[in-house]
Amino acid sequence: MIVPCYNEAARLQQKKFLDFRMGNCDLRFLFVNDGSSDETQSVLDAMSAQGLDRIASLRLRNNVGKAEAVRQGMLHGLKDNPDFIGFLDADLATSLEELPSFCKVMEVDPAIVLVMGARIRLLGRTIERHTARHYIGRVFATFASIALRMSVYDTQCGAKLFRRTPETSSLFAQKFISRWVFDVEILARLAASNCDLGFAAEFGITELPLMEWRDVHGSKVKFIDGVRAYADIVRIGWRYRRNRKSARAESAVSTKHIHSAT
Ligand SMILES: Nc1nc2c(ncn2[C@@H]2O[C@H](COP(=O)(O)OP(=O)(O)O)[C@@H](O)[C@H]2O)c(=O)[nH]1
Ligand SMILES: [Mg+2]
Repeated sequence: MIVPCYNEAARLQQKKFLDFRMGNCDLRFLFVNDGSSDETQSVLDAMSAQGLDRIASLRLRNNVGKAEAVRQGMLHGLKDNPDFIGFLDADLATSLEELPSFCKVMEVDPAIVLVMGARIRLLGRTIERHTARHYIGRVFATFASIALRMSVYDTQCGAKLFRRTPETSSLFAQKFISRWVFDVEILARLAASNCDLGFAAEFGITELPLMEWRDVHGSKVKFIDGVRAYADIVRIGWRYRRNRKSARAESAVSTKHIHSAT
């Protein structure tokens, strides 16, 4: 699991990461220190020293934002050829105890390539989110699903798990155009790749309602980031819609060629 960290020295719950075991599964954490200016690196070094080879850190010299920090971490982690690889917020708003369910979804259905945590307030689940953030999030999700033309409920939950395939690796090859809503961009890239392969846009993607999620105090997302997020959806929708259109046009041309050759 890739854990992006920007000035997280005070929020990192070291013991939870150090103590967490997942049955017989070989689970490793790669913390990406996103150019933090606090004591994050010393905390990560101390954790790596106690976590044997289960905990490592990647230090980025400058603060590049969550999207690029996650991308760098994913590219690094993929070199170890894991079966599954994903990312998770450092504040453990999604708790580590949720991870086995993510893996189970992958194991049950080999067609699934992406499991996304979804914060849905159902009876019997504990989803604690500030009311304002909840409603702003719902409006955002609605715009995101329109832009993606995909009925997704929660693009912004910080917990996502991917199956390692050549396609998933290529999702992280290029820099994201958005600093915060790169999750929407990942979905747009997956949809484009699915369409190229002749599948439905949402093929292989599933949302997993979480049992517990808690808004953790100390978010560094500012109001202006929220405004930028809406502008980013428009840019992503425009950019990837064009890609999807040109992919469809290319496949129509090649089909025409095949027909005229036969
Ligand atoms: N705010 C912020 N978070 C970053 C950055 N780079 C990585 N992160 C990480 O992104 C995750 C989510 O951040 P958080 O402030 O909890 O956002 P929120 O839960 O969406 O309000 C945390 O693990 C952060 O440490 C960055 O440049 N700024
Ligand atoms: Mg948070």
